[in-house]
Amino acid sequence: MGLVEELMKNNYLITPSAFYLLNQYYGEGFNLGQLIKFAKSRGTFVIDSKLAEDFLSSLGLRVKLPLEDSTISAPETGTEDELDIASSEVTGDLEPQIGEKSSNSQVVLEESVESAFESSKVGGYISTGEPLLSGAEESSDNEIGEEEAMSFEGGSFISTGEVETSDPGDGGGLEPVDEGSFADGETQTRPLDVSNGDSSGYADSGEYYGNGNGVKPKIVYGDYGVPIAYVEEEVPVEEKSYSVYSDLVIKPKEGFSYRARDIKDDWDVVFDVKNVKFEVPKAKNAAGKEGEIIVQVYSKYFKSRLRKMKRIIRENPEVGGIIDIAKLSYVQTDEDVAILGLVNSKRETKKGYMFEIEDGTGTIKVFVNRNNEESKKFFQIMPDSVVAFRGRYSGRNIFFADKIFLPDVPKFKREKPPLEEKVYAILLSDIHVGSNKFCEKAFERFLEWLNGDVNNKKEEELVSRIKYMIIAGDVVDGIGIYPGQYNELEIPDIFDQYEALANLLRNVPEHITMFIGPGNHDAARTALPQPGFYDEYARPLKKLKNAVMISNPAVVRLHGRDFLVAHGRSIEDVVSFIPNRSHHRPAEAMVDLLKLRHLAPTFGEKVPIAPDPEDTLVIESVPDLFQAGHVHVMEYKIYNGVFLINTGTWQAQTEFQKMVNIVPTPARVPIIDVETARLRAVVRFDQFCEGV
Ligand code: D5M
Ligand code: FE
Ligand code: ZN
Repeated sequence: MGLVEELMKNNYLITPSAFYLLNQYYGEGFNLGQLIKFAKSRGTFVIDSKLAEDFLSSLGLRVKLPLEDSTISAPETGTEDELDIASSEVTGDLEPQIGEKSSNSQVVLEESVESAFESSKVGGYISTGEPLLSGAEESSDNEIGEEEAMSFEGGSFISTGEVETSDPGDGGGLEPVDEGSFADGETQTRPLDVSNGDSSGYADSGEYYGNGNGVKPKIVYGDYGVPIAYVEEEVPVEEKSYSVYSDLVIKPKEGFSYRARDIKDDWDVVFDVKNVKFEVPKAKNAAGKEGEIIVQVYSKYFKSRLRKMKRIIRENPEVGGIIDIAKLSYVQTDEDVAILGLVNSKRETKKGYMFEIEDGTGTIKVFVNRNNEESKKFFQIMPDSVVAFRGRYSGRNIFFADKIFLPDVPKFKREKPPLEEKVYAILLSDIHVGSNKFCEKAFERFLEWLNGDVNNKKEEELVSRIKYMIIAGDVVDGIGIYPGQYNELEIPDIFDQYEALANLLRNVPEHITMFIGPGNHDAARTALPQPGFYDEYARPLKKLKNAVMISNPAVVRLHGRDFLVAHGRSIEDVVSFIPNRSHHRPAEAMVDLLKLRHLAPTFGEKVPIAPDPEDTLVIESVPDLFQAGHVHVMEYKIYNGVFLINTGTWQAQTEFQKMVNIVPTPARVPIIDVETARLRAVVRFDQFCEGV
């Protein structure tokens, strides 16, 4: 490749006159690395004739007009001087040289010196910049100064690039040039071949491909494809066009007294998926078929579900003794028995409803007559949920049921011992930081409120006793979650989204413990259960002193009260399977889940479920409170003593939600009285939420 091409490849330009000057020595007198180093030391990309002349003379090559006799001649001035200077410079003090040099040089040079110095910082070595001037014979003190500077330079054309070895006298690290290259036979020094061991060489680091400040130039080509100019590419803007709230500091209001500070902490994460030890099935041998393992995994998963549900259903005394499906053939046809199974399928028939269930011992069809009131439960039973039936076995592989038992929760809740003092928890979900629909102002107002900026005595009392905060997923908006999301992102970087959230949440007073779990927008496993946020993304959250990361789902015990926390994606499945359910009444759907004692009963629909060997989505013990989010609508209900609440969102309606007709209720904060696990108040900040 020719000199022009090589230079262009490295983003350097050469003028025609410089080309004619240099090309005659290219390869023999100098190599590409030397030239690039030289240009770099001048802080330029354009190799013009002046630079070419200077370069050649720095190498001791006489500058000749192309038409001159091409015999290579020795430099006109004393190389010895140069060498002396070089060696004397080893002990020299660099800084003043730069200053001296700058002050004595022309403006252009000053700039180049500066840029060379800049580049030296980038490159991690010290460079003084300007190499020898071509008119060495006119040497003045000033120029010697320049020579000095030059000789001291890391990658200089006299020194080797190493200060310690820049004394050419000892030959250390210097590569003597073949005498034949120089007409007068004087031993010259030249820089080490940069491609061979010089750590500051362009070939190693690639730094020389730029102008020294790490910015690659853009070459502008003329109509004939000839490079005519270069423009420096815009330096990537350090400052982001969006805020990550790094300067948001909300201090507790002076004189505001927090009662909660004096109330003893009493919390425990009693269930977290991360703490469940799974035994992953293994292939029998290396040749074990993948398919076999998958079947094994699913079978384990459903067996676990059945086992857990059986335990729950057995607690209901109305169900009575349950027998295995496989043992049905041993019972009398008029005997009243109960069976239980996972619902494989269900359908309406002419006379009623038909289910197919399996319990691990066998599969059977179960029929319920339409005239039976019980048959209405047909609609509440989601595919893959586990239910029990009481009735008679026909003997022909059909079970006639007259009772249907959903796992359900007991009608009455056991009273828990009262607390000494009122203590409150606030419940949030679906903050969606990073979305341009995130109700930033409302959230900031909420933070101020938490810091004691309240409107009246009543609010003061509430704020003062808030000791816990639970966030049930979708804490950030994430990236690429739904089609067209990018257009609705204010913070298009997932790391920055978590950074932004952490910057907001660090304004939550420290005595308030925050439990934070993931949702489907978060950087976490998509399939349920979600063990937690991926470490590398949620690091800023984890750094918050008063934050506790939880899984989805999780059970947080506050002062002896169990708060079941789930993001609630399966509400979507409930809405699509159970008649008369709606995104706008999520608490009803949550009751359905509670009745089925499962957080995501249906396999293979909207909610991906990981076939872990243990089903951790079973609601094994009855909580005092069940919190979910996801649907962005706040609603609450009490069912058999359990308080169910969907905690809404902090995101105004997105374009996507507009399309699917979801109307969110953002910026409302439910305050829960921990003692009763019931709602104490809802504080609304939606007037600060734009687009609502
Ligand atoms: O969910 C916010 C709301 O949007 C929630 O009600 C579900 C709904 N949603 C989300 N994705 C879909 C799809 N693909 N179809 C229908 N409805 C959907 P969030 O998790 O915050 O995006
Ligand atoms: Fe959400
Ligand atoms: Zn969600």
